[in-house]
Amino acid sequence: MTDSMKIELPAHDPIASTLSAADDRIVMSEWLPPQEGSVPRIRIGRRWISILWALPIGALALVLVIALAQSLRDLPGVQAFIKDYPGIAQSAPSVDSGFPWWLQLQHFLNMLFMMFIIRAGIQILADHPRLYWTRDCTPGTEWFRFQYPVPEGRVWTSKDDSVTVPGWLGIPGVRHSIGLARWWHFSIVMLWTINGIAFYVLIFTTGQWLRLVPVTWGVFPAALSTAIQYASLNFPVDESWTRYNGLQQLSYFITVFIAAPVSILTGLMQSPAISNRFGLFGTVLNRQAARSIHFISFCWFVLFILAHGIMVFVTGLRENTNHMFAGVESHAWAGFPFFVLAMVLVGLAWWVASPFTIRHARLVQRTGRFMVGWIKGLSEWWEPNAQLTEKDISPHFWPNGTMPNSAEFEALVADEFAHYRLRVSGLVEEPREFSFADLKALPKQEQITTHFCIQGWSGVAKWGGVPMRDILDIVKPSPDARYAVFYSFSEGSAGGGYYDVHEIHNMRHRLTILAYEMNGAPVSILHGAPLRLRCENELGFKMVKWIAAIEFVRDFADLGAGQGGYNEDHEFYGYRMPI
Ligand SMILES: Nc1nc2c(c(=O)[nH]1)N[C@H]1C(S)=C(S)[C@@H](COP(=O)(O)O)O[C@H]1N2
Ligand SMILES: [Mo]
Repeated sequence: MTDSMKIELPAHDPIASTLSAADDRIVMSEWLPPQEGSVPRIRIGRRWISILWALPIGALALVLVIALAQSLRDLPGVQAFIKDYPGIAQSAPSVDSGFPWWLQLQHFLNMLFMMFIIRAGIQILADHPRLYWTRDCTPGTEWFRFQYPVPEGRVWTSKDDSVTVPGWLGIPGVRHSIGLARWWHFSIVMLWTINGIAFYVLIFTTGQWLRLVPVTWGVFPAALSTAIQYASLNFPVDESWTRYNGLQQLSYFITVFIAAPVSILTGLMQSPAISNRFGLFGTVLNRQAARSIHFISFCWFVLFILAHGIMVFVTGLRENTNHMFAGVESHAWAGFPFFVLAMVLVGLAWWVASPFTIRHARLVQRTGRFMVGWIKGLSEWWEPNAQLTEKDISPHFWPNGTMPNSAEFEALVADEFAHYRLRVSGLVEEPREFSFADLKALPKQEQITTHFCIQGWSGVAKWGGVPMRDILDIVKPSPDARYAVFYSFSEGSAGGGYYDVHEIHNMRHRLTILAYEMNGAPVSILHGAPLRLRCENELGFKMVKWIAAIEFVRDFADLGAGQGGYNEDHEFYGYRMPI
């Protein structure tokens, strides 16, 4: 440490000098090295089945369905059925205004936004490439994975488990780049949601909704009839300009009115602040169930986009692009050039998204913070209150982070923290050093809560420790103390001390504690002994383990790289992460 730096940090706890600066871009040579995952697999009972089987099985099924549909159409009964129900429910109203310009624009924006949302979503999934139905995430209980079984006989952290997805698929296609992927996902989801709300308002005020919402039971026989006609490769009459056939209407309806809201709801329910606020709802729709349903909804979107895209070509490329890119019913090539232009724009955005994100990671972080960071921060004002019971405690609790390896820490471990002192300083009226015995002499609070790691896993444990509000009452932060900084004995994965910053009001929530017990025993070294923070409305990375000191500050711009924490500095996370 240079003298000039000492002068720059006169007011901070001495440990602040161990914090490091960080790059404003992803430097591959210093980043977590790439790691290939496995072929995606689905568990059926005890067997893991590769999804590659879907290709031959799907091809065979397609051939059989075509053969079946063609035989069916030879039957007089089926012919009569198709004559009675040609594909469009006869009583379905028709929309005579065609496709107005706003609908074409919204369709294009939707396509552009979906490209970002889906790719960033895949990147997020790759940070914990396993899906479960129960909130404990015990290895072996997942129903889907594209990672190998968890190795036994060694510590396997959730960071160890993350896998690489290619840069053309994920954004930015770098292993464990979830911080950046989340900024893309959430920022674009916000635009997509605004676009969607505007779409709902416009279709319901103009009568365009009559295309999408079935208003007669006739949609079901019509859908069956269209399915048989498509499958027999003898397509139904197309009246898309004014009315959709049964199958179109049902699939569009599901996409717009079911899959989209389900995705938004299950996305939000993966957040600690929201899930831990809505007690029973968060308990039933636990984070893993929400994550699994979110994924299934994503699969629906991908299948829909594929089928929809193919149908645009096979049912009449000119007519379809005229409808949606020129707003005319014609056989000329009116809309096709605009369709090509739209695809080029989406393609360009696709091309630059990953390299841009790698090169301008800090800019992506700042922009994301500007677009959605403040909205996320609002949910910090909710007091988290969801508590579970002993029977909910997870048999497995994924570990994460880099263990302390200093001689100082080893010495503390050697005498079971008898010489440990928790320094609490900064903008407080009464700075204090607490011994381990002092802390244990304070009133102990116990809580059984769910841990939400940003990477996607969760786990339930019973935590025991000292409420932060009691510490605040003792040290008395001054009115200009806006943040609490937690410094760790450990270093982060790229070197430099691990730390994290919390808004002070979070420290007054009832469930914010300095935990020294986990599941009735002293917190293990792996899980953060002697003290680790529990702050139940935030994601896991904000809960500093191996706490060395707490400091109250007015601002954190002069700490580390100034982003409010180690992962915020080095991995481009947001410093307020209740969602
Ligand atoms: N000092 C320190 N604390 C840390 C981390 C770390 O790397 N270093 N990782 C964080 C992350 S990302 C998570 S999810 C939790 C994991 O806690 P656990 O190991 O008890 O599951 O600790 C958090 N606290
Ligand atoms: Mo985490």
